[in-house]
Amino acid sequence: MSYKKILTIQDISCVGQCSLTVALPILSACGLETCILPSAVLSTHTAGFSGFTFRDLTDDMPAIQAHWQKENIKFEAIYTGYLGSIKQVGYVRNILKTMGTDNCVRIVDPAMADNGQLYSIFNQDYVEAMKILCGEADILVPNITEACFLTGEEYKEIYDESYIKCLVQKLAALGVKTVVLTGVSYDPQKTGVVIFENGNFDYYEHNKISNGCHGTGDIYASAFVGALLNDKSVYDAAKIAADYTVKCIVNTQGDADHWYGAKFEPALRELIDMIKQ
Ligand code: PXL
Repeated sequence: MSYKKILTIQDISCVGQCSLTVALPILSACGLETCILPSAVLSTHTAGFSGFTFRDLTDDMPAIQAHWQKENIKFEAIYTGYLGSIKQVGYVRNILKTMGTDNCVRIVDPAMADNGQLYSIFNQDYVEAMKILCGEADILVPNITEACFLTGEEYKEIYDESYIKCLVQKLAALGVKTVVLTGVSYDPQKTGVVIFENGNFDYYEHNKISNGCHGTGDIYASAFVGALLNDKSVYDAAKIAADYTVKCIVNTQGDADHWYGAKFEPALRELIDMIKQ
């Protein structure tokens, strides 16, 4: 297995099993040296908890980047998730442009919305900034809600293939070549991911577990990046990440106290096995 250094930029929600507390263990388990740049520190995530603290780390970013540049540090991949402010999106664009090795892969999860709505701290100005960042990525990993905000398309819960293809093509028009669109369901019992690469569409469908969990977008994106950097194709990485995410949701079923995230840790061994195959 090759040894690669990846940078992931997203928040630390101290409690809540999302963003860095998910990405760091998953990417490390996938055998990657995982460097982090926290976008903000929150006491919990913002979906379902009230009264959370929020420390925006935007102003720390330029000095951190300058230090890394002085040390000649470069990354084989940069993967971004939930960011802290519009100004920060500008800093992150600069990091994507300047901190990668020659063949660096840049993966952007727009991490700003779900179930038809923006997360509470974001607004339309943030969406506009995110559109530019997404256009500069190599691979975009949005859910349908994020795809709608990024393209201006109407959010629908029931749709057909032509709606999804139109969404993906509009995402590609932002400037990104490869899109992995999550949560695409054409049948009430099933869901899946659409993979758009080199102008071609693929679809990987799997069983839908009725009660989804919070934080599965972060689990999915982290496992996708982990598999991709282990030399899996985009399709195979998208499939492995989907199968792993389902296992995490299954692990969490029936535990009403665990509403805030998915129990991803017990399934890490299975993720590694799928990557090794
Ligand atoms: O899982 C996405 C996410 C990440 N970070 C924070 C969040 C959310 C979703 O609500 O609130 C802080």
